[in-house]
Amino acid sequence: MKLEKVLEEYSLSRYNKPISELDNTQCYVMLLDYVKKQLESAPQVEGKKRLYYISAEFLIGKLLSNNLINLKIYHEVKEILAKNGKSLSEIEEVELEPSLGNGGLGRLAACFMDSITTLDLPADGVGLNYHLGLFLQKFEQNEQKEYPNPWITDDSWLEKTDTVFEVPFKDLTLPSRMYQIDVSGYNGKVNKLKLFDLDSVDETIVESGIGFDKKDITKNLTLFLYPDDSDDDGRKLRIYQQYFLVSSAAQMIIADLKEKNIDLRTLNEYAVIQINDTHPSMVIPELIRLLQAEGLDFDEAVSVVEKTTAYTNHTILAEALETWPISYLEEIVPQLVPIIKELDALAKTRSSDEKTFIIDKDNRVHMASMDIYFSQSTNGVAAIHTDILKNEELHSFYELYPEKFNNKTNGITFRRWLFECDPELTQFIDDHIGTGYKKDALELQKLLQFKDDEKALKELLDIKAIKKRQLAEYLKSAQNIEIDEHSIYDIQIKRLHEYKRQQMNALYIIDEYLKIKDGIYPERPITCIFGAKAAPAYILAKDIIHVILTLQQLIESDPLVRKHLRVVMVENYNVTKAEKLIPAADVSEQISLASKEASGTSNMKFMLNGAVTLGTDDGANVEIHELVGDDNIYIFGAKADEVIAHYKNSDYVSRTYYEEDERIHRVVDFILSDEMKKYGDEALLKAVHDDLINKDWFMTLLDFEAYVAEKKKIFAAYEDRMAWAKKMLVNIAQAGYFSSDRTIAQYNEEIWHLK
Ligand code: 26Q
Repeated sequence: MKLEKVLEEYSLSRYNKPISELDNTQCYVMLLDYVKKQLESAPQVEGKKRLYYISAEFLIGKLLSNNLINLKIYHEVKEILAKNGKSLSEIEEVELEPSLGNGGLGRLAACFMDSITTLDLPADGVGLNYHLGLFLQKFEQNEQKEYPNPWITDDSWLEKTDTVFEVPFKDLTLPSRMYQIDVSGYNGKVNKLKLFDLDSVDETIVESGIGFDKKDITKNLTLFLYPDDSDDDGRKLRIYQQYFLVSSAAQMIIADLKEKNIDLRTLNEYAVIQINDTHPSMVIPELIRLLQAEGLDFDEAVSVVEKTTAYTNHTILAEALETWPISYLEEIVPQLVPIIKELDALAKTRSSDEKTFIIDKDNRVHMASMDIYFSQSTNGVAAIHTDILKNEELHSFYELYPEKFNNKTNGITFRRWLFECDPELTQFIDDHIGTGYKKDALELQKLLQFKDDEKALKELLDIKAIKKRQLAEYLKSAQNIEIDEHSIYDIQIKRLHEYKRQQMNALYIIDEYLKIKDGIYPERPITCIFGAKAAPAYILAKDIIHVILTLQQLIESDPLVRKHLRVVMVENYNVTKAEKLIPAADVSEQISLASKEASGTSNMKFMLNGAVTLGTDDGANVEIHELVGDDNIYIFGAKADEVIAHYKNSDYVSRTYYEEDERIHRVVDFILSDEMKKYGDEALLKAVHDDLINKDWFMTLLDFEAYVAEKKKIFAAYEDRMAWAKKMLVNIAQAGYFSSDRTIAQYNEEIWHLK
């Protein structure tokens, strides 16, 4: 039966009226039901060996359009709805975004599941079903405030199952129920995302904001993603969550094998486990424990687990590398402690280098060390990141196991980050090079033949103008902010972290503000757009948000300045908002301190959508630079090796820059000026001001002058519209390498060997 008829019949039978008379919620439920049925009957990806991608985060975003695209009925549905006076984009508003991730790592896991399925690789994503996800961010008095972010509704993609495992903690055993979400691929097949949850979790224990009793494990276990770990109870809750995740995963894997009557000594022939950063690292001792319970001796269990697991590192920031006091593990999961101690003893027979110890002299367990010793593979997520792991952070391990180290440069799924979020650009590409690039992203390079084609370049500029207008309309309706669609959209969207240096962007804005006050105006108005959440316990990050929001209000209140320069901080930045912001961007801000951003993935999304990168030589920016060439990217600032040398020699002194550079002095002091104090809180502003002068651990002032100079260059380049369009085109054409289909093909060929 034709789709139109199927939907019409559904509408009549469920709501007793035609589609044209449904409201958006009813339309959404109709489409949800229809798509879920399609996915239920779609073939599962099957094969002898299965991947278990274990991750504390899966930032999947809304699923309706994504599934319509993968089922290849997106356009048809859009037309049917339009014929009935409905708008798919309005209907999508009904769907709540599951906020099951912090940022890059969680979104990567979601892109990977899409590509894994598309490439026909049998896999389960394994995670936790956080009821309130990551917090909802609101701005009040120019500050971030956190609220619960519920996303589970009666009509949802989530399916409850009858599968329940018992997870043993020291003082209590908790039942872990499996929920599932179908993950569709572009090949019409499906894999599953399996999210574990505890029935007794109770949302009513949430007090004001996101406060709750951190000790009440039976009620709070899967309440929030990464509860505040600034105190011991928070840290312990994290261990509870992690063990709940990995024990469920390990029990599920063993059950899968036993069901097929497979000898557990051959586990590695049937399963591969990818450990997404150290959050699921306890899966190693847990699997060993469970295999021992199944009759394997310790050596057999270690040997097969070692062959089954692989570890991805996503950060070189020391503070993000997890180490747990062994006393905490004794208190929560004592059954793992003897195993971890045995692994530690075994590791110490392999190396006496302290840097590789699993249990250090302070009795802390280094999760990454356990991963590297007792897994097949350790990978970084961009070329420069992997090099830094090999040569610096994990050098001792690299000497011990050079063959375990490998790079897998991150990627993004084009289904969401091009076809879905920019249908206009997708159509343009289809019209110019056909649709082969949808299967083989490298075919995007065919666009290069239009590098000097004025008509094509003009069309590209027109499409960008449409996306910029759409964003302006969205911001008007969502945040009641009117922006100038003819201004340059300069966008920095990512978690708020000092190393990502939103504060440097803020200093630039201050510099421009002061110039405008001096009568020097930019050639064209600039709209500086930010989106960022700060971890609730990360005080300085919240203070930086305060500086940006204060600047926003100051400029909004100044009719002269706001004609030339605007600041817009988007509230509650998430995947849905990224889908609106990225296609509208002219300039992509990727300004982390070189060596600190493992890869970045928004840099790839922006490039694919025709923005030009303004960035440092960091993460995947390095590879973008190689692909597009000097003419099509703006790179500035200290290189990774210089930065690393500064840290080694402890010779970076920000105060010197403050004292010796007049411009820097002026912009830093402006943070504490009367103008800023009029709208901001002096104590918070002072915290940022003083940090920049006295500490500036991520070397903002080191790169500030170079940043201002490069920004001047990129904005000047924007004025030659045809030359700019060519840069856009080259960026789009060279983005094929960053398809997560390529990344996943490499994981499969070099680590997983699934097919
Ligand atoms: C650790 C200990 C205690 C509490 C929280 C954490 C924690 C939570 C989340 C540590 C790290 C994360 C997330 C890290 C992350 O998102 N990393 C990003 O991964 C992306 C995908 O590889 C990269 O592109 C980014 O460069 C990297 O920052």
